[in-house]
Amino acid sequence: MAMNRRSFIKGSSAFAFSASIMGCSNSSDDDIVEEPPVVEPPIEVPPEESIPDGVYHTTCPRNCGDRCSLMVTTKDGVAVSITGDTTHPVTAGTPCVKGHSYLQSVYSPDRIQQPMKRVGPRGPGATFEPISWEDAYAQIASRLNEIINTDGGNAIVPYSYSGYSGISAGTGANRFFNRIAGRNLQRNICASAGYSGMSSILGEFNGPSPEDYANTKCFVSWGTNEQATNIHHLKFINEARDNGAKVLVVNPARTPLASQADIWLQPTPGTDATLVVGISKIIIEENLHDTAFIAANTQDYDALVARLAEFTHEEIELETGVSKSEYQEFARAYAQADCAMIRIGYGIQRTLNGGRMVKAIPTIAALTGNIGKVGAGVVYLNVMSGGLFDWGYSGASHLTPEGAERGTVSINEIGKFLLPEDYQHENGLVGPISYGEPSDPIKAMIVYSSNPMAIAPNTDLIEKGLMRDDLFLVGIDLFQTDTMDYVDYLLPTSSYMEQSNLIDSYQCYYAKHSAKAIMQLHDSKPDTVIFNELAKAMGFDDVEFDESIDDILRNTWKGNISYDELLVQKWDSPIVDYPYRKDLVFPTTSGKIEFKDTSNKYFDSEKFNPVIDTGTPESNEYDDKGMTDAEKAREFRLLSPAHAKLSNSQWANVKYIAGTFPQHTVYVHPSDAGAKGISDGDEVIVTASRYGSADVQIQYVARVEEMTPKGTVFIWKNAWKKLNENGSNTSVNQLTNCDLTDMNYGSTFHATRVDIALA
Ligand SMILES: Nc1nc2c(c(=O)[nH]1)N[C@H]1C(S)=C(S)[C@@H](COP(=O)(O)OP(=O)(O)OC[C@H]3O[C@@H](n4cnc5c(=O)[nH]c(N)nc54)[C@H](O)[C@@H]3O)O[C@H]1N2
Ligand SMILES: Nc1nc2c(c(=O)[nH]1)N[C@H]1C(S)=C(S)[C@@H](COP(=O)(O)OP(=O)(O)OC[C@H]3O[C@@H](n4cnc5c(=O)[nH]c(N)nc54)[C@H](O)[C@@H]3O)O[C@H]1N2
Ligand code: SF4
Ligand SMILES: [Mo]
Repeated sequence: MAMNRRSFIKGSSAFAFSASIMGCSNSSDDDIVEEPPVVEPPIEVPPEESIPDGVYHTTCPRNCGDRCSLMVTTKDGVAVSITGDTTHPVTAGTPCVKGHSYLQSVYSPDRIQQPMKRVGPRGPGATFEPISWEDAYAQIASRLNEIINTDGGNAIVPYSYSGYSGISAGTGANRFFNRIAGRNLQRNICASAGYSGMSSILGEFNGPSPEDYANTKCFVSWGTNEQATNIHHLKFINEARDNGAKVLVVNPARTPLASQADIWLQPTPGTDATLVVGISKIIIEENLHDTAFIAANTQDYDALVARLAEFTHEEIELETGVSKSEYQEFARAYAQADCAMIRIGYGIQRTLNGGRMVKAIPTIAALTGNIGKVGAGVVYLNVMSGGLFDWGYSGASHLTPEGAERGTVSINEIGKFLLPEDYQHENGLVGPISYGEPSDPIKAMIVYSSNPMAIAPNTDLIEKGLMRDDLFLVGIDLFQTDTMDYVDYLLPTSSYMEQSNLIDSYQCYYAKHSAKAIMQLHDSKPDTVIFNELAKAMGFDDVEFDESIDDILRNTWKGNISYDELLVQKWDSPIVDYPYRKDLVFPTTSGKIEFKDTSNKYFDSEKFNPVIDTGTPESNEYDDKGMTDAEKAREFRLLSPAHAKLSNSQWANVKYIAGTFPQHTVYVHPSDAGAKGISDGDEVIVTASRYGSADVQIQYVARVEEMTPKGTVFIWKNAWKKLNENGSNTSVNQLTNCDLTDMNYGSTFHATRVDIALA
């Protein structure tokens, strides 16, 4: 491709900045000139459509509750720098490493540059040839219409999650699937068991904002890893610490915060509910509880006391691997603080008893009155900022034809739904499944904003489904990910900087505007535009498919300020009483904190103990969704949580990020390594069990380190298979299973059991 001078300058300036932000300060101008241009082919920006150079307020749309305000500076129509907005209280001038390296992602030479049609076999190494948008739409529309005519819209399923968030991300797709009456996708891969667990005791899962952490005298990080997943929270935690707060961590893995904590409890994964029993017993035994608060604001305290009496400290120590003296010290620090704040993460609940563990934790806040006051509370996730958007308007569910029957599939079980004959029960149901509905065959799937071959549980099963000859697959992404190798049509989407958006945060109390800072690169289009145009190619003439992204945003906004004011102010906040729940009226049936839940809203109280259920992943046989005997027989638990340099599978392919951390490494405790004859750097085989089929084995490099307790191994989540340095085309989710949590059909990545041996 010939390069004109203008594109060369654009490319080199973008690269020059990227090099400097990553600390490559020894790069001379000569080095930069030798680099291939970052933007290729050159972008021809028609002057009338160009965006004036300037500094634009954008909002990071990745799956991250920090939801940074990022200032993008453009020159000659090219984004040349990105910095955190100094005026935003949470961002405070600094994005994370991913935010810093956005330009490498946006201007990556690996971006899909035009629509493509697959010409060879599906799977790794698939080849594609360019096709025009017009032809791609016509061919996709014709095939989808054929399927709708023979099998109905219910045979077509969206597969999407959190690649891109906000109103401009999902509106086009939601309207499209409503219009064709497609199968519903229950998107419960991330945090759903915790919603139910929290709601079971508190009636809700919302809580104080991260900014309130700064006011606490005792911060508890329970089953989360702020250094990786909420780096901006550390600022508020450190502020509290500077003012004398203690920091307590409960995590089987040694997170950076655990290493710096005043007290770090390291339970065996899946035993946190038992640990809560231990801490609660100490609080009551040592008279550290707040009797007035309990009497006024809780229900069924007697049932709690009776339940706690069923356990001895010896049993608790044995089950959790935490000594009584350790959790005693924790109980005292927590209960004696003037105010204490618990942040519960999402990692903890991705296991078969995840909902029950989360349900147990707020017990200690209720016992000590650490709720409803400054610097106190229990927070899991905050959805209040989403209340500033009119989701009904954006989704336009009225587009669904009357009487259309739409089933539901769980995102966690998509492999089973793609292969119904392999998972057919005698009664005609596919299973084990989430919703107990008969499964009409899935004939087509459109994958966007997700990379299931890297991020979903049991990817080998999904791959088997994707290889089905009769399955029509369309993919929309910026990059040719592991998943995109399977699609029939591959459509290039635009990056977040190339479109405007409205985004809420699931932790902070801010809903933000994100400006379009640069023109669309290559021949890409934002998802909403793609779905609107595809709808028209299908023959739908509804006005909703004519609405531009900017109009959609304007019409969806229902904040406290006007949309025009928002464009100036950049963000708005929901009105939330402070301190959170200061009225001490809880959205439970009784209006109080309910130690015992028999509402049967969140779980089956016949199966689980309605006070605190201490079942572990191993002991859970709820609805046949528990571990198989083969799994239980495996020696090690496997955790696979988030790494600071990736956002799920994103950034795995970004220059300066790829290859700079141990993506394909398994961490093994020194005593386990000793017993297995494994030394640091050895090649090892990790083996997991599959339902009804052969075991799965993956080769990793061992790192012998005290990252986890003995008996638990650890692999960072969501590297790409095709980027595995050892060329084996493997990744961690080949080992995980697609069983569901005890509550609300969640994913159970951390219930995985494995064996490990020298290769
Ligand atoms: N850098 C980065 N940031 C991210 C993401 C990313 O991939 N990378 N992903 C985003 C997404 S989608 C989400 S949902 C959030 C996740 O945010 P977090 O919940 O903070 O993250 P995870 O890393 O999934 O898990 C957190 C912790 O749970 C611990 N854990 C696992 N099992 C147990 C247990 O039984 N008990 C206890 N006490 N702890 C346990 C793990 O050791 C891990 O340290 O982060 C978001 N932010
Ligand atoms: N082993 C293990 N696996 C896990 C987890 C775990 O703890 N352990 N955590 C799970 C959790 S919590 C989550 S939330 C999921 C996340 O799973 P996903 O939401 O699938 O994660 P991402 O990697 O962010 O994927 C998104 C894809 O969207 C693409 N994308 C980005 N922007 C756009 C856009 O504008 N349009 C389109 N069409 N595509 C875009 C990206 O290039 C990327 O390929 O992963 C889960 N996977
Ligand atoms: S991934 Fe999170 S911390 Fe990083 S820039 Fe985006 S919102 Fe900020
Ligand atoms: Mo997530």
